[in-house]
Amino acid sequence: MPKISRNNKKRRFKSNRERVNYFLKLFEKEDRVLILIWADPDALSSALAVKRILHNKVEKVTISHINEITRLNNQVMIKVLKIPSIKFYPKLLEDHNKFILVDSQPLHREEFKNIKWTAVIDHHPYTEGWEADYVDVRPEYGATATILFEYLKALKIKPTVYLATALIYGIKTDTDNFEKSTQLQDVLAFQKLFKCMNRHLLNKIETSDLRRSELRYFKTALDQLKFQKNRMFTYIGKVSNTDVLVLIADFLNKVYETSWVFVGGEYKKNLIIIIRCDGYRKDAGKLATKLFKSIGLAGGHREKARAEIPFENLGISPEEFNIQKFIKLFAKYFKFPNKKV
Ligand SMILES: [Mn+2]
Repeated sequence: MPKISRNNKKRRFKSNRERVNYFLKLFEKEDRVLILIWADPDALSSALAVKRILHNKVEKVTISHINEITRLNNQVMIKVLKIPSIKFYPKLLEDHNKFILVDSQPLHREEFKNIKWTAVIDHHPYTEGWEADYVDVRPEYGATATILFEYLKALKIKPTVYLATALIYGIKTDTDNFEKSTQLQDVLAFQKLFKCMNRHLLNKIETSDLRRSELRYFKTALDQLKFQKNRMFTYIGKVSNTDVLVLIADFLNKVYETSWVFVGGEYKKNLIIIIRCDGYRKDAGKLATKLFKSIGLAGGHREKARAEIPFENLGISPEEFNIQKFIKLFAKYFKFPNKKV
């Protein structure tokens, strides 16, 4: 059962149809609706679905993202699926009279806090201390896209190829291709949408990980690669975005004879560390937290972790930092033999 928040005054809906009808009654013909998102595939696809649902029911619907969209897959998604999202600027709040938040909650971001929300539709754990005329928060769902699929279904709206492909990509991304614990609803939505989507478009989005200009980072990564028993270390230096470090770590993690991968890079005066391991009697998240939480941001799961440490906190300038110094950061955890690394 979807969780009904107190914001709906404990309103219970007997069906998705009833719920969606209630949602639609909040809007009038002359409304100018702004859908705000922190853009990722789930949020972008959900926003596109809301726009479709409100199409012809209100005067206009605008989708706006508050974050900078740097990830290439997401840029390609917006381009090939023609998602009309614009970068947020404060005047948008004056130009619209109703506001919808999808795939997030008002307290998640500073920019969302002071807006009078008409509707909030999300799948993150429910947070207290905010209000909206309509709330649909279902933490048990793998993706907000799944919730929006149910809205479309209840309204008997057949999604276009673009919308279906977007929703599929949203669900795949947020459930890690169904590797995270997944609800039956996510699988059902996927199954239905699969018939309407275009797999070539999806493939184009999913394989667009890397810009040509970023290939040089792979060269540096391989040139700088150092082994310590079954551990791999590489330090790439300054990078134009941190996604490329993740791609390099995932690539090195494919090497059979290693059980740990550590990739470092410099981004905006921070040392970014991406960690991968096989998870067998190992815990990358614990390692990251233990070593770096006191000097920066650190966290993750058994197999994947990440840390971001201001170089200032390391007492060293980015220019002086190198692969040897990078490896030394882990000496405490692994108790390296005393010889030179
Ligand atoms: Mn999501």
